[in-house]
Amino acid sequence: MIQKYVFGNPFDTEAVVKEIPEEPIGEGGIPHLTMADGNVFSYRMDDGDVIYGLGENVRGINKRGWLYISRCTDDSHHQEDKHSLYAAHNFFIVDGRERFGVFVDTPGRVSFDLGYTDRRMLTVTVEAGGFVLYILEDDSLREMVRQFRKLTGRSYIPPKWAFGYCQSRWSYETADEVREVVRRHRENHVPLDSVCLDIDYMERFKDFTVDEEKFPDFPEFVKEMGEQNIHLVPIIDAGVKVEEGYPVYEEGVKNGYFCRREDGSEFVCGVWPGRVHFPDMLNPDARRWFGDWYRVLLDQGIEGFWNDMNEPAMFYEEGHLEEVLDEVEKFKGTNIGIYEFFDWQKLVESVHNNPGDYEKFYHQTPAGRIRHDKVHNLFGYNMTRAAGEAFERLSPDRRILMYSRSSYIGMHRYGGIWTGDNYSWWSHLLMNLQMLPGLNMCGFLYTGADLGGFGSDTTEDLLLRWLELGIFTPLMRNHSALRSRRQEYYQFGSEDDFRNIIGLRYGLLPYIYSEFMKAALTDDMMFMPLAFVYPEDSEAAGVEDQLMAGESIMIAPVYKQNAAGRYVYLPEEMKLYRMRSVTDMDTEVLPAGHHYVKAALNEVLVFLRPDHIVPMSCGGESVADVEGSKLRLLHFVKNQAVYDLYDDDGYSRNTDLEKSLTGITVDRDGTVKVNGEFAADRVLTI
Ligand code: MIG
Repeated sequence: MIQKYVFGNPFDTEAVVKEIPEEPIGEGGIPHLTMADGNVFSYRMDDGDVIYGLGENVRGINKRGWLYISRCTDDSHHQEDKHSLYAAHNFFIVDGRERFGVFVDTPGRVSFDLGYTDRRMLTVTVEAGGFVLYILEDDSLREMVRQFRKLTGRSYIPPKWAFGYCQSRWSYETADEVREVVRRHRENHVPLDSVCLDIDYMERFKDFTVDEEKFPDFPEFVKEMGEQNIHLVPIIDAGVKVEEGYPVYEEGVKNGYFCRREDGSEFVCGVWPGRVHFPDMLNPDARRWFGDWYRVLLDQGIEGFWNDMNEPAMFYEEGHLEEVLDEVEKFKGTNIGIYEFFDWQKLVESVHNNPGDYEKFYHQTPAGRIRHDKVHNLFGYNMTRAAGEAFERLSPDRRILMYSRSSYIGMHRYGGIWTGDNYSWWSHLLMNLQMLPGLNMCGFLYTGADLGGFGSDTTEDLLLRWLELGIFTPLMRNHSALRSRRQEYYQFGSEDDFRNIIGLRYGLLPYIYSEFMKAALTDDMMFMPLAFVYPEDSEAAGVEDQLMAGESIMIAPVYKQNAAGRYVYLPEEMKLYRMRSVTDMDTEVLPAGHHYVKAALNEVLVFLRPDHIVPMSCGGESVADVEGSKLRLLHFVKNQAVYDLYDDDGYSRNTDLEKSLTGITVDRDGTVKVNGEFAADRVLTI
């Protein structure tokens, strides 16, 4: 059950796609919550209450105990003391004495004090403007999420090749450098499906241009890569370079499609190319216009993109920069002691992403002109929507890959997200796992972190361990920052281990794709906290480093350096597959309870549930290579193991769940049936 309450005169975020009637805020107030002031509401928690959700944020699966602030922020230091990352995902569930969900639909800043100020109190404060509050109730956590997802619309579905491995780095400067990356994978038979092009491919960081010197004859290059089953995925930035003669700039100015200051002039700030304007993503005409520009690259054979810097990020705004430069001057010739030094430091740091600068520009929305800060959390969402809607027009038959850095709930209908600039830290491997269920709850199914870590220097063992989690995430991308240590697999010694681990992704592809598609088409989650599947198990709710990955398995990656294995909690008896490659694995049935399980650096732990199946392929070097017709079945039969395998052509937008399912069963005597027919010739059971 979902109840809707409206406060004030909210801006329509278009997060919700389903009309539901508004409830009056009667004498009794809002169910579960105590109101104060009309924009602050709270809940007194029980000791055992657990809070799930809030999507992209730091800390645990259980979000209790910290203060989260929805304000899309470009901050690359994702330490655990941060309150905001790039997204605003205002949906959470309280599970314990009572069980209910809350979605705060509003485009501005919201704070979620989840037992931070007072361990027992949950307090949500909508800091500005009207908002719509949705309260969900259901006995089942999973069903509650499903209802929320029906409310907010079906999740984005990428082409199947986007489930392959992607090698990326900020600083692949030339076509030859990209060729080299591809060659090193193909030559050594390490699977690969795509290479991202970061800002280096553009001509002076101008969106929708290609640097002709560094990437000559781009359409030919795209084709050459395509012939090797490699997709190039260029980045698009939010800011449009201010430059006479650059058509995106000129058209935008001519049509009034950029965000403006109060006096009507285009708002200027500094990002990659220096001065830029922000397209007015909240103006439907501007959105359509910006979306149409993706055609320039689609026409050259590109089938996927990533949208960056769309919080939107600002290096500086000239007015504020001037002020800071003037203030800095004053320090000249003075004796700078500790407190003066702090002041100076704060001043200089205030230059980028300065909150005040977000109050200096306006959007022309269907609801009238509105100052940016009031609708801040919708910018990245609408940039990606611009692209997603354009792809439906420009590529009506084929899915196009799209993932964004910034997002708001609703954007999940147009694209996926990657989780931004993490670091090559072991703690960020764990954070990657802990973020997944919250993201799935909010509709973000196509998602993944920069494997190996974006900032700072990775190590071979960290990369291997991280890939061992990454083989399960729909977006499986190794990405790193300019000037950090290079982290393509061939920078390290264990070539065989990398080939085998990445190869496992291709082996698991039938299962990963099937689970993703079923989750997308039935508004379900792919990664769940254990308590979503074992609600009666009181220990499951306390498990912070394991996840259910689809309907058949539990995953428990090793995330500590030099650990020879890890402790794992099994809510029921399970069959452990210790995988070294698609063809090399051993198994062991473990009873429910706590276990210490060994996992060498080149081993992946997969825990199969009783009467479940994981359909695997024999692998391949690209998604196109993977043969769907020859299956290898991991199975753990107590009575009868069953699985509905989803598959399709991998690119059509029209998907039909029922028609795309193949029913597989394995009986106790080992008999395998596919859609009711004996199928020993098609499948191999393991
Ligand atoms: O501030 O385009 O998150 O993935 O490599 C850096 C360069 C801007 C941030 C993205 C990152 C990308 C980088 N970008």
